[in-house]
Amino acid sequence: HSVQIKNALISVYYKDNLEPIIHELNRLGVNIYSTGGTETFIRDLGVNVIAVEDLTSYPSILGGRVKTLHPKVFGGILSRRGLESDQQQLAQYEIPEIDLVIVDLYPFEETVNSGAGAEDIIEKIDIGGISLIRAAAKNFKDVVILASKDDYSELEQILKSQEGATTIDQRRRFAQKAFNISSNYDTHIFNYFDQTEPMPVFKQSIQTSQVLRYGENPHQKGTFYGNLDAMFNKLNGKELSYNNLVDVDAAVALIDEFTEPTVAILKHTNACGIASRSFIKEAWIDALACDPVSAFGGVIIANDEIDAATATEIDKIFYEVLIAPAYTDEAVKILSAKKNRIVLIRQPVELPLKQFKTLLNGVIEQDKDLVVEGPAKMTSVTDKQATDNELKDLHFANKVVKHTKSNTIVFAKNNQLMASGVGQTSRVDSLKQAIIKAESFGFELKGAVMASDAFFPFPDCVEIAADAGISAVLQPGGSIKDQDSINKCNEKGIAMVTTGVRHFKH
Ligand code: 93A
Repeated sequence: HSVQIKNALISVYYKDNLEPIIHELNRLGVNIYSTGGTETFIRDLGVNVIAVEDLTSYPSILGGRVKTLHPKVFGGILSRRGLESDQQQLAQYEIPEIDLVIVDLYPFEETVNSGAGAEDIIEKIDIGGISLIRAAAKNFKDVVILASKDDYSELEQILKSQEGATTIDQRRRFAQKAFNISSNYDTHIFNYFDQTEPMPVFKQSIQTSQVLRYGENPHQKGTFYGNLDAMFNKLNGKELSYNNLVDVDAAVALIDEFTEPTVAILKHTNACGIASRSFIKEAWIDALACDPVSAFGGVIIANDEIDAATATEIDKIFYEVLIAPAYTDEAVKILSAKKNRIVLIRQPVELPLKQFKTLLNGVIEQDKDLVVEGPAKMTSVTDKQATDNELKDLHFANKVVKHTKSNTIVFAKNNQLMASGVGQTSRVDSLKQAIIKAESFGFELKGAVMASDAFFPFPDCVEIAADAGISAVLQPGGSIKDQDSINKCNEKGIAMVTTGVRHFKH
């Protein structure tokens, strides 16, 4: 229904653009109620205006903190025009119906951006104005709300062409805009308060920090925010560098997937060797065998004590960092002979479950990828079923895949990484890289398994893998063309399992 505007309440911080709509309301004979500064502005235009104080018979108090917050104001905005009991109460308490509200809120965001102090900022949290907006918008069936000076001229045109009346559609649209303004306003307030406690997960660790020699490259400055002394006890070597820290973080995440004695060697956050064995020395020897070329200058991590025999083997190659939960005294002696090599004991410290990085003009945060699917979560989708040993190797390969840069293809056999293709822009390229690497280090791919971090959009990967000797494949599944890859496996006589869980790592 169409509503004729008879009474308006105007309370605006910035008075810009206000003059034309005031004159239009005046022409239509609308009564205008207004607050302090706005009232003066309207009076100066030569237009009659009633002070809100005269409506409420109450002064503006607390330095303006309470000026429109009064039942005589909100009753007139919120009353239901068709409801007799509301009408009776308006009459009883002598409350005029207000059918137009114009508000321009205290400029909160602008005040924050101006670098003002906390007290000024808090004072700019509008309470009365935001309540007027919400009340009028709630009662849009009968009330027009203008919460932005950008809308004044639109209403002016409507009032001119409809002789002071508005339609329900027009009022609803103004209400929608008003709630958009009020919710954005509150978001700015929330953000202001939130900034006093950035990223609460890391609040404790960022209390200590350590300036690094440099960042990723010598011309970049770098700092670590956190407590390395709590995480590691350093037995030997220089300071951890920025890149060391990045690799150590990846190493810690990877090794925590394994319970049996395991050694991993990482370069640029990816494993270039990893093996699980009954004894840590064998694990080291087989981890190194994966790719002894890449292992040069890597970060080594073990999940069991390093003894003298293992230390003697590890000492034969140049590495940057060695991490283990413990070392025998003899091992420490051996590993301390070269003073630059960093040897760390890892302490059992709980790590945050969230990770974040800066991005554009902000930060993105996410939960860490904390799941990895074992045989119980693998669904066989091919005629040929994976054997128990293949399932074990697929589990092993899946753990490695999860911690390797996408696109990733991992080959494994007997709890040993054979080769991986990492960080390529196409999955086929990752696969080809893995095949070339495995062959160049003398691995026989026959009977090895393959894991992929994401699904195969085409059957080409499984075809190439089967031809190279791979006997079982793990992938999350979920491609619309899954069946093409499954058919190819059946044609080649190899097994495939799906896990339903993708492990991108970008
Ligand atoms: O301090 S308030 O939150 N308390 C109120 O009761 C109140 N009513 C309107 N601020 C209040 N307003 C705001 O005052 C309006 O949102 C507007 O920004 C401003 C207009 O004040 P004046 O008309 O005195 O310039």
